[in-house]
Amino acid sequence: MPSTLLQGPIRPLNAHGAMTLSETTTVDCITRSAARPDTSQPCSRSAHESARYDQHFLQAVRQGLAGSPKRLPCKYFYDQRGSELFEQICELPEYYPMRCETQIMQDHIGSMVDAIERRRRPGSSLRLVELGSGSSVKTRWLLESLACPLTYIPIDISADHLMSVASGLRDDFPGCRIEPMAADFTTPLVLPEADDETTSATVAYFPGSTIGNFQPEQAKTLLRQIGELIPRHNNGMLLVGFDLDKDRDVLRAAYDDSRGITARFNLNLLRRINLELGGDFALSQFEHQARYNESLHRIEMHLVSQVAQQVHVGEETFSFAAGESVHTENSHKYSRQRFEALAATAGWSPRGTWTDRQGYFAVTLFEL
Ligand code: AVI
Repeated sequence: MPSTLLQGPIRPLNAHGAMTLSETTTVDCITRSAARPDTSQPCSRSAHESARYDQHFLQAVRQGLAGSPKRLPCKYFYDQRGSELFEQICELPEYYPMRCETQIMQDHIGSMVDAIERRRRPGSSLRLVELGSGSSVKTRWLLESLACPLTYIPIDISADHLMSVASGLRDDFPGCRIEPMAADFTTPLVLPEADDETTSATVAYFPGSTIGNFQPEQAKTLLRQIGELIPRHNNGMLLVGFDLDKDRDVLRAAYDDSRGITARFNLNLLRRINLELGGDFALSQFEHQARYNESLHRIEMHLVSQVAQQVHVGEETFSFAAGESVHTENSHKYSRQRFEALAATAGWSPRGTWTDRQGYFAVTLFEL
């Protein structure tokens, strides 16, 4: 088990799970975390400031706004309000990923489970490990269909939510062992041992297209790290959801919806800086933009300053030119071939792919 790779502080909040990035890499995005005051850090400026502010959040904001182009890490979208807005996004007619992935699970659970069961020794146990499990919503189809003996290991940093979800699952799936792990799954972890450790199989489950919020290089590192989570003598599999590249208008609408929910979600990051880091962003002076970057196959979310202005965060001042953007999120879109090539560099070989009826989203089973 490596001791480095994707490490970092994360404090995810709710139903959607979370993951983190390396503090030593430059990639800026992660999902669903909520910063709380972190008083364990040494004082860099004043005892007062250290006690009040989450130092990781503060440092990320300072660095991101001082750079050119300006950036803010998307992992900070997910405070309570941001998580609620994300849930609303998932219900929007324009935002297809959640609906499409759900449809895939409903339509193809039989063949997905067959593909997994074929790779399992008869009678041996199977561990299903969900990375950033949140409310384990899509996992229920798998738990209903996979054969026993089955152990489900939901991994999420939000311990309280994890425990309450686990207790509901124990009631609903009495034949299944539920072993929640409150942890940041991007840091080195050791899975609980299976009773038949040498013959059992392990499936890592990573739904939701969260992989797309990482730069391809980081996604590769994460995929490699997921492989290292699985003991060498196990049959290792990965079931992962990713968003397929598609018509740019469909993509733009998904990230710039007509009700303006995604705009509020994006702007909530500035609101959060105001609330938690003593910022004075005037939200009305920034506009949400979703840009499709064709050469990098990604939707970029930006907050564009409408005027030349100065903004304060704590004791620091940041200048914005009129039209200057803060880049807040990347959401990478893949073809099957590009995603399989990426996974191959991390040692994973594709064994089956399922898509929704429109061909917008894919779930692929990989094997080590
Ligand atoms: C969490 N993640 C997969 C979402 C996405 O589609 O990239 C986050 C999101 N950003 C704007 N809308 C949704």
